[in-house]
Amino acid sequence: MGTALIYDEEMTKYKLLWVDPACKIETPERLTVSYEALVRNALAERCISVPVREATNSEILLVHSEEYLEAVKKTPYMTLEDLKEFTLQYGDVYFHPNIYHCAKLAAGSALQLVDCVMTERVRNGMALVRPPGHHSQHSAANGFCVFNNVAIATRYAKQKYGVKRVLIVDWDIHHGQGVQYCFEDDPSVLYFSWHRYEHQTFWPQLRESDYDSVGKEKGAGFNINVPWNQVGMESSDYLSVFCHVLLPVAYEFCPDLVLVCAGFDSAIGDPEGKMCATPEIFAHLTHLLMNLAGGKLCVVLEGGYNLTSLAQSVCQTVQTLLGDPLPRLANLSGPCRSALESLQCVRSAHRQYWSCLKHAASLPPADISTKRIKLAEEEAKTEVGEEEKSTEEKVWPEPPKRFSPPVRCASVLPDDVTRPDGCKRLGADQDVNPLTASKLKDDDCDTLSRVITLVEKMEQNEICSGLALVCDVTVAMTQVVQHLTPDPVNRVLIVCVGNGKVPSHITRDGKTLVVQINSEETEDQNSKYYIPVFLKKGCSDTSGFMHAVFGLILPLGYEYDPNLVLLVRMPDSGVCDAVWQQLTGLLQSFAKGHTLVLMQENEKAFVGPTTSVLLGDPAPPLENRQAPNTEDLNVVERLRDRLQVNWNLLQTTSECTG
Ligand code: X5A
Ligand code: ZN
Repeated sequence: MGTALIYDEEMTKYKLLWVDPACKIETPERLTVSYEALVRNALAERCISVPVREATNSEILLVHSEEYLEAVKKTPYMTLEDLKEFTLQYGDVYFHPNIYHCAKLAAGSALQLVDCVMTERVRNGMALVRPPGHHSQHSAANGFCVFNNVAIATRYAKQKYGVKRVLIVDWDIHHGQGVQYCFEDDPSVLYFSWHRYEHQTFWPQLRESDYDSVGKEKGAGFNINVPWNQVGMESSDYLSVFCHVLLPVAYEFCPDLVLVCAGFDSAIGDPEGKMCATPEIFAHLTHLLMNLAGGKLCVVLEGGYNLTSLAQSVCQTVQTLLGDPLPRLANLSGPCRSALESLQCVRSAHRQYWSCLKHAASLPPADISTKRIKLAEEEAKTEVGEEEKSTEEKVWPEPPKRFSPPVRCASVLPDDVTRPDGCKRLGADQDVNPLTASKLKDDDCDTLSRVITLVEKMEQNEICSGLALVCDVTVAMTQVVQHLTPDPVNRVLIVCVGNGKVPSHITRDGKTLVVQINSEETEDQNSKYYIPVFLKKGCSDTSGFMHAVFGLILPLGYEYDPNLVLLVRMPDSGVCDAVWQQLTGLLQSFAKGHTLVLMQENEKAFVGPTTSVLLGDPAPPLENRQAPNTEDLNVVERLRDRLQVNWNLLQTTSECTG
């Protein structure tokens, strides 16, 4: 199942016809450079090209008023003077004789994408459209937007396909207030938006863009706003919000379909956003959403005004939808203080609605507002003090080409286990490095030497990921670590699922970071590099387990930045298929997808589900929507509290209150 790409040159055929500093950045080139970059990088040819169509009147009326539609319908016949006049009633938008046509195509593109994904003609896809949509409202154009493409697509998916729950992730740097207004009382649509806010001084300067607008009536809790109160936010700020807010809530929500309001004005170099996250972050944001809703992910372009940054970000997004290994995000810092402040406020505002946030720190409302005033003052001072470098001058390295090893997944399996489709078998006949073989003195020597060969081929980038059935996972894990750690550049993230002792000599020196999810309290003292997560019901509690994945494993993995991930399934772990597959899929974020999965010989039944995820299939959705065990939540929170001095990405509260 492939990736759809929707683009039509027609949507480049309108532009600003008069002088308006607020609108001059929204140009036809935004679309042409994005598409040309996809062609140049041989990504367009790997996608399934899907034609655009116009949205019909009745589809537009799913979101907009008849009066508004009728008014926009007249714009193709207006004179320049009439168009200027018409434009004046709205904020930061312009009209052109061809924009109505393009707006129908933009909305229609989003609908085509939903159709392809819902009918499973493709797995996922992206629509490159103009005009954007997320600011447009029931009866108003706004912020370069005419029709609300993603809001229309959401109502359409619910109506045509009976989709029960839709998640909308708005990573554009502006608040999609149009989307918020459309769904604020609707619990079937979870809207998440982060946006430059600067204590309500940044456009569109709305009170309702703050973290305390959580939705109304039945929809309370289903609107999540993350205000950025400073510019210059980096990749780690974005990841921290994904790990500690969006992902846990999204998995608890359990959407049937995910739509992205994909604005790339949140990337470095953008004149509107003034943020500092590099284009590679969009590979990760995309990937982190790809295991929700069985992989049904529709990405629709919104903003993005630095043509270089925009084109690079679009390529990162599409290449990830296509399933290529992710780029490593080196040298991530922790979230900045202002981001932590926002994170804490959002988590606290939503703790009453989501059981995954039940244990988030709460702030008394008065406290928050006093602090906000204080912070606003401080931040105003810093802005005057240091003359900030103009974003146009900002330079960043071009994202390195993402390389796909010739073999996506290889396995070391006993002869009686059938090799899953698409997975290369590393047999006994395979050349084994004699040096490696002679070092292994074990009954299991043959299997283990094949495992080491597999690791070597991953190091040489001939193989992306692998799976091995071994007679003792602990012995195999030790051998792999001993093989890798003499080289000073190697760092191995080891995720152990289930009970059993992890030999203490493999957790020295920071050359490995071990996270173990178990149901037995271990005597080992917690260290920075050995992190046992004790869950009451062990790995069989889906919610508790996923809570540890988002709150601990993902942030630790990002900060540690390993060059190999070892995923070890301890004997009798009790972890269910879907949870195991989710974890396996999410761990592909690290080490350019170099994951080695170790399982016991007798766990043949899990070979199929594991390789399918290693080969790029989405993990099945977690249907179990139960609240996590309170004690387990406490355990994870306490661990996070203790470890956040060592690991900045575990922080969820700002210094002064944490
Ligand atoms: C889609 C989008 C931005 C409008 C900014 C107006 N709109 N100042 O990014
Ligand atoms: Zn924007």
